[in-house]
Amino acid sequence: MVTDLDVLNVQFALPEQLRFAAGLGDLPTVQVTNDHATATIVLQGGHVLAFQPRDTDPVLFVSQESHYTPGKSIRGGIPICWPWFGPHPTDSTQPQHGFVRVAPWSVRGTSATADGATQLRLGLTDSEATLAHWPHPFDLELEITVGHTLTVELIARNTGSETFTCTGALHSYFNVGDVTAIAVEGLDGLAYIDKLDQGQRHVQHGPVTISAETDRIYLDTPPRCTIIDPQLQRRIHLSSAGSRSTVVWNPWIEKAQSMADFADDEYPGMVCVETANAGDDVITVAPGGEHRLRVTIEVERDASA
Ligand code: TA6
Repeated sequence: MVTDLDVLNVQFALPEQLRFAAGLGDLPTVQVTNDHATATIVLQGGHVLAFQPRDTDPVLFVSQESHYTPGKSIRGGIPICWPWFGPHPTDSTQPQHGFVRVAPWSVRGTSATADGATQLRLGLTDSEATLAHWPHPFDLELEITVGHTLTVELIARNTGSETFTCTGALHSYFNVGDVTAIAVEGLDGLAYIDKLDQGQRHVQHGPVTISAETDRIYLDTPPRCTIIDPQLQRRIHLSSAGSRSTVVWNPWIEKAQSMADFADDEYPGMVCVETANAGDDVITVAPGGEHRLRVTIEVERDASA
């Protein structure tokens, strides 16, 4: 029997670099292996699940309790939040973080780059299902480049006749040695919305450290921040484009216990630092226009981290 995976492998597999296979929960998955790194991408949601450069620990966190079922978001990796971040601005019946992270994305192309990286392009366009959530025609393209660094770029095109506004995030979960020992540099002096303090605004003083549940939207953020992880002796550099917000989240103890797809003891080993446009940072796209949201993730080994 010819399966969709067989068809995908005939059309898009790259020998020794990229192949399609049934992943966890039998979800169609892309396995990437090259001289620089390995990566796993789940077609549902255009969801980067794993990224591991050859010389370091896994970079992304995925919960051991995550679901892998059609229509359910995966707890970890890099969920794509679009066309809204967080709760829907006006309709509480809509799913949190938009609908594209559980939608069936299609494969648009694969290629090997000159520097030995591997590129995967996925796409999602509007349909009856999406229009029921959000009344705008669109075309989304996700370009994932796996090499010594990981680059994820979300290109949102307005294919309709009316301007639309959106928010969103590349909601990256990072694997860390001990969340109480890390620091996030690059957000010093910036205003942030504290979602745990009735959305009150505060100003960040110094690096961001985590010693309790943390859920903050930093506003008007620069295109670079760094997670310093002394336990794993590394720095994870995030370079972004098209992003005006950075979200920092750790569920800590009680929130972790309340999430069915997250083990109670996993919160010390992860932090979300999300490349976003959220809160005040709303994006407007005119008919025929596009917006690009990109993050490049680079790991630097650093014994003195
Ligand atoms: O990005 C932080 C956040 O908005 C938190 O408030 C928390 O809800 C997290 O996203 C995870 O959201 P999810 O819908 O994936 O459970």
